[in-house]
Amino acid sequence: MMREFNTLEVAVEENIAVITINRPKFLNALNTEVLRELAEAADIIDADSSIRAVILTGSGEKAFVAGADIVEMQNKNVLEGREFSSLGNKAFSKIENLKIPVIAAVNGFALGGGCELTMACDIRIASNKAKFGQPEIGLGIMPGFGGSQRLPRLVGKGIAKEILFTGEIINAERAYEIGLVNRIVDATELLVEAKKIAQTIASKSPLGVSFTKKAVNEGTNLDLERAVSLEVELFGSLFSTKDQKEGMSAFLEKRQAAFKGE
Ligand code: DAK
Repeated sequence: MMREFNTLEVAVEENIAVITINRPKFLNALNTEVLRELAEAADIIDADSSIRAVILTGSGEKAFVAGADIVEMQNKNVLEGREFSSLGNKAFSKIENLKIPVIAAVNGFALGGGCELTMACDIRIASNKAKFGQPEIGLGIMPGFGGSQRLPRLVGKGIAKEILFTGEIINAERAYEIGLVNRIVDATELLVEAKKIAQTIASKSPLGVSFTKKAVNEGTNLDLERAVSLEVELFGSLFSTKDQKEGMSAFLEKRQAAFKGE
């Protein structure tokens, strides 16, 4: 059972979890409590094998997440800054490394830590009102939740550097054009569309999906030869699973597969 959170709403419908960051008055800015609760929600979801996909979104009409909480950060000393950083990185890496896919449904501003949070997710869907940017350089800092690393991996170094050095806020069309988001949908259709993608994923083999996620995430940090060996290993080990037997039997028997993730 999901516990109650102060800064998140977590709803599980059938086998899809929807996490809504819920501080709309502060444009869902990431403070210590949000980061702690996100890490905790990720742990709970990861331990629940009935959940097959996660949607992450922001509360209200205006923002996904307008960055790390500037009010909280303003007076931090080095030690507190380090603590905040380690908490944030822990939360982000838990989200990135969840066994199941995470879809960011970006409903508004995704700035700084908010943009970085979308990049720790597997798939990004933007509403036509979404806006992205890394404005840290205007605050005398630089991206601290992986933005200088994940953005160039997603959109290429040149475009990433332009966004990182200028702090320019880009709209959904530009984000789509550079490959930062997978698709743009009308704001009213955002969650419907995210759920459709989540349901499609949920209908496939959970082990196949999770091994594929691992292959992509870990493989992109390796040279091609090692990355292909990783794929060989993961591919091979799927042949010890019931999902593989079921998937192939179902195809040959011309019926829908019923995967159990075993
Ligand atoms: N933190 C705290 N409060 C925020 C906030 C934020 N990031 N963003 C907005 N708010 C608050 C506003 O102060 C305002 O509060 P009140 O005045 O009503 O009390 C309320 O939310 C509504 O915002 P606005 O009145 O400003 O709304 P506008 O429509 O006029 O403007 C905006 C919307 C999104 C353009 C604007 O709010 C804005 O520029 N917000 C700041 C965006 C920003 O610079 N975000 C990046 C923060 S830097 C680290 C790792 C990572 C990071 C830091 C450290 N470590 C490893 C240690 C990440 C840093 C960042 O994310």
